[in-house]
Amino acid sequence: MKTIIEPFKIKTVEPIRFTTREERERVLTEAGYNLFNIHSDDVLIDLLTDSGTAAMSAKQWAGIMEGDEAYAGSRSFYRFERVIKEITGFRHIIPTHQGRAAERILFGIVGGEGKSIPNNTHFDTTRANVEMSRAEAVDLPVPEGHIPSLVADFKGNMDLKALEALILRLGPARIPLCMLTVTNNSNGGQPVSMENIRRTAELCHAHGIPLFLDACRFAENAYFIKLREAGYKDRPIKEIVAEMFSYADGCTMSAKKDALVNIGGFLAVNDDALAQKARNILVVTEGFPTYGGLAGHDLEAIAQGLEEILDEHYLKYRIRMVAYAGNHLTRTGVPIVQPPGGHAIYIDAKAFLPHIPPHQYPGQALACEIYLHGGIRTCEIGSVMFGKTDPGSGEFRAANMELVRLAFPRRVYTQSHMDYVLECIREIFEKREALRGMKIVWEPEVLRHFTARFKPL
Ligand code: P71
Repeated sequence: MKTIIEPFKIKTVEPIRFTTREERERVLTEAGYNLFNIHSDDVLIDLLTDSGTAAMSAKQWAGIMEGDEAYAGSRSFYRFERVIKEITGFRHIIPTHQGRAAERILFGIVGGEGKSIPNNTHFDTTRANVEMSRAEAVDLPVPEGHIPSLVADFKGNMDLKALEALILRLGPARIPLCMLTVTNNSNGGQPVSMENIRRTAELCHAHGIPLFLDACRFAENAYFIKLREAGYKDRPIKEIVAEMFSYADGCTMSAKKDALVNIGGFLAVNDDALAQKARNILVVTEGFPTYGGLAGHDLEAIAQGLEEILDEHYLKYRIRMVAYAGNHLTRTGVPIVQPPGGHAIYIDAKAFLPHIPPHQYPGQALACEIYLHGGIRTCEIGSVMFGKTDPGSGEFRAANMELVRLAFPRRVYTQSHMDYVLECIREIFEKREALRGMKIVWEPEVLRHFTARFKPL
């Protein structure tokens, strides 16, 4: 059989609310044209993020009931710890309430003035946590990663030459660790090859620098390795995952992605002294080391989700479903980051709206129109999220790319939801000349995309 079907049946459903264009115009104006400000009841299909939006399985819900809420030594913690140790091989497993809490603890320890943290591409929270420690966040993606239309297998890779140059220029003492984000979320959800993980580790280790994975989409990355990298076609996904982690000295993880839960995360490390320091911070700001900001039932659901994500039928469906959307858009001429990523399609708003310059935020303009036209919520990943406007001079610095991300929650939407989304984008593409840019009328000091307010030009 060739047809790829959802590898689950549906036991519980949630209604979605239909609105009119007039209603959506009012909602969007009140939200200051920022889709983060919209009530989810006013959204028909929510592709804002794949983070924390998964549908949990019957076994995960059963785990919620099973969860042991003991303050210390919870049975659920020991299951959580055992499953993560089996998958990653790391010695110390430290639960946190989500990925950015693990980042804050890690960079609070190793970051600081004068330090630099290289990454294939930092996601926004990772960059913010590095910078909050007053270290510098350095993105070193391979050059092809910045060419949206280019089709290549592993556009998420680290640029090893640039990494070596950075290490030689700064010296290893100023680089407390190096990170690899799998898959590379800010760069189109593109995977990192096993060869690139191994060679990044070899280069780092030759200089005594530990390598950490930002592992939130590790299973999707592993499936791309199986599909695309020589020698992995017949290897079980569990072995591929184990090999990926074997090159690293630790990881941060947002369980809200590939652990199929609505909240949770962890920091995992091999270094005993680092683990001790992390637990010291954990107990002050997150919680006791056997729950770390989570309930026992969350730990149980994460452990179960991590076992489910390694199902190859699930991963095949997941990657094919995103590819289905990407291939459809490509056939209708819509420019997207090629090839389709693991968790999302990224529309190239610069190519979609060539008449709107980056300082007029083409990605934001397109995301707003997608909401107005179809009630679909997406996310700008471009100059709103990563660009900067100097508060003094007013000078504008654009991001590398102007993208609109359609991130697919796991196990939530069916193929007919997807077809509706594709029709909506197609119709906007046909009248794209009519779209206008946006200007920012208010912005906060950090992570402006969450709360900035806009006006159409
Ligand atoms: C995503 C998110 C969640 C998000 C963040 C900011 C704006 C909108 C949505 C979170 C990530 C991530 C990577 C690679 C760390 C985190 C933080 N992504 N690394 O893509 O993608 O995890 O949300 O659990 O704190 O929508 P956290």
